[in-house]
Amino acid sequence: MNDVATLEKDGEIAVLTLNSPPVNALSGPVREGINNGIKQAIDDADVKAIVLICEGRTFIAGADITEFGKAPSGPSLFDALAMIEHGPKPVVAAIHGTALGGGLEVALTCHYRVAVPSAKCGLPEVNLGLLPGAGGTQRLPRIVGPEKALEMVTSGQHVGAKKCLEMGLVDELAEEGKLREGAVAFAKKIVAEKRPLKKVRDLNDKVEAARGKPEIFAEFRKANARKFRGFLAPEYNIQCIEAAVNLPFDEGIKVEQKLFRELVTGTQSAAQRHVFFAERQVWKLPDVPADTPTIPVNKVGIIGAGTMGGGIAMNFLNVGLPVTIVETKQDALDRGLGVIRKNYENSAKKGRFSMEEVEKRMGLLKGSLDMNDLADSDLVIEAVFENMDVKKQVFTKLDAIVKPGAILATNTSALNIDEIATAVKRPEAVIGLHFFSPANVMRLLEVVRADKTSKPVIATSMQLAKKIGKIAALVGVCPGFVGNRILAQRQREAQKLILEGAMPWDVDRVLYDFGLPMGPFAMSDLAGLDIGWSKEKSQGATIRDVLCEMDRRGQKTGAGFYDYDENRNAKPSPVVEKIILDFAQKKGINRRKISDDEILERCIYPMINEGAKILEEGKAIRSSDIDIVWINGYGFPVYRGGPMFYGDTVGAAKVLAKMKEFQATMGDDFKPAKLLEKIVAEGKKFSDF
Ligand code: T1G
Repeated sequence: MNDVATLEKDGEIAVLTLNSPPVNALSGPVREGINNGIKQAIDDADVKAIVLICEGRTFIAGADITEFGKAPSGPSLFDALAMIEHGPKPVVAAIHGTALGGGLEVALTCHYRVAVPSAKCGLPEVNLGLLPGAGGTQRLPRIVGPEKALEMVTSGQHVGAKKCLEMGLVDELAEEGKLREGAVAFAKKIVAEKRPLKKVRDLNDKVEAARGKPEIFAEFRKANARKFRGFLAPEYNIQCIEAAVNLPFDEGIKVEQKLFRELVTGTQSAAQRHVFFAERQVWKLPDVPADTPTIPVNKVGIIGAGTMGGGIAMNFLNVGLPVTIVETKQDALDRGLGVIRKNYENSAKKGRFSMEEVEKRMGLLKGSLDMNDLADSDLVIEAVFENMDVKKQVFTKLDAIVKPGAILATNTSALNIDEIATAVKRPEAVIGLHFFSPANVMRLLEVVRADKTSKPVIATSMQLAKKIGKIAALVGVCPGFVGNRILAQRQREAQKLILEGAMPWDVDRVLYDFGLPMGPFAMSDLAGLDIGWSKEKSQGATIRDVLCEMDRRGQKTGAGFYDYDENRNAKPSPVVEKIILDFAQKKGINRRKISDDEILERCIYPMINEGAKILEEGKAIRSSDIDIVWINGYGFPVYRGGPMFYGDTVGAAKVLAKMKEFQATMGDDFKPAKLLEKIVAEGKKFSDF
């Protein structure tokens, strides 16, 4: 065979085993192994049936994503698929782990499929900005029906083997851990029973039943319009399922191929593939080796039962870790505990888990007014008011109370953690765990290493982040760390743009159309314009001040940058328009027509430039980590790959040229980062950093 494929015989059954770690992806050698193995088994007169099985942690988990964007090499997958499907001998796919993408497509060309109960199947190509390009969009609906197929190919969900059996996607479940035996026995059974070669391509009942029912697709598009906004791949997947319903199999395959080629050569898929690997790279820390010893964390303490403290606590309760939450006043504690219970009860009402589960999680939670109750905690996270003196007082107390070896973490989103660490005698135990609100929902965690933070504390924090289902980026101490530091660039320009000639709804429209979930002004109205604003100190110095002084505090007051109707629908406000025009006049600003391109470039390019500064200062390990922060913490569209990948898509040279152009007319807010200059001078990309 070859290095990744072996062929053996078990009586009259040939067993073709693939072994290409880590996930038996359909690389050139794997395709070659399948080709040669199937051919040899077909040519062997003693062989009556073939079992295709994989070694390692999983069945084929799809095409080799690293091959995309490169010149094709090795045998075509389609040759192997044709040999399997049209061969004279039954082929049984034996599935464990995950049969995903091209892996499930290979299994769907086999005549039968056997799986262990723990296995999962799916066509997640849409998450890579693609569609199943090896017949999956034409074969899947023939087995599970068009409706279920639409759901599977546009969600990318992994479906459990039992459900697959119910849907007819697998024909039999083998005993867990006995897949090979089960599959060979099944193959012998179908030979003995002279069962036909079941070709999925010939199963037309379910697709024909949907013919002449365009409403299936119209309703599906309508129901998911919001979720699919900006993405190309979901719509292309839908068109393929439509083709499966309306066209003969081979015509459907042509549609699938055409649309696949469009996607695989497009920028959206390149961006989403970048994010796939970025989400795996982010855990690799150059100076914190994978075998760095970690600190066992079995008890967690949290200071502050406010919105952040409560949300943070839920992350640990969700994974069965006991939490003690400390407040200063009983009513604040009761309120905090009450919010946590309410959140859980709401989830139970939505059927996410049972009321028993609610009680189980609440049973792990203890409220206290005494910080001494945290003495035995392995990790304490402080989530109190954002004030340096308050933070340092808390850490000094914790230092005296909490056992040696524990981790002392702060949830500050902006304060200097090196400064906070000066309040304790064990600065090596201090780290930033910057959760994003709502902390029990937002997937991102900025793990902020301070100058003296030890490697075991860093390794433990990253490991814990994975355990609580977060994606964590390790960043350095600087104002706003990575996420907020970059956000400040956009916010500054947005404020300037509405003075110079744009209106808040222009800026929001451009950024919304770019793919952000919401523009900065709508976001401010949602959060409340009076956060950090004080009536006593306000002097109408900014437009926000003026709005707050007029009691336009945002959605909660029915008015902010926008006017809101009773259903909180926003509409541009003539009142705000007048305020802005008057304000600009008072400031002696000659307003001018500002194009959508300028709005976009002035909001996004300084973000990229700031990312370059963060990299040159070593406050982030790699540019893709910055992309992970902005995609998972600030809603940057995944199909643009994050601000730094977008910078590479546009081209660092264009970003630099525009920054210089803006700097010439608008000053050093647009001063290019040295790294940006260097990357352009060397003809490199941010992703090379
Ligand atoms: N190609 C190349 N490398 C892959 C890979 C793939 N398909 N899947 C995983 N890896 C690498 C990954 O980068 C990591 O590397 C290691 O394997 C372990 O992965 C024609 C077009 C299978 C559920 O979308 O969802 O088929 O970081 O850390 O958490 O229609 O990997 O160690 O160097 O994620 O146990 C469709 C993608 C492809 C599945 C395992 N398939 N993979 O999760 O491990 S497109 C997918 C996953 C396609 C056809 C089309 C997960 C997993 P490293 P991991 P895990």
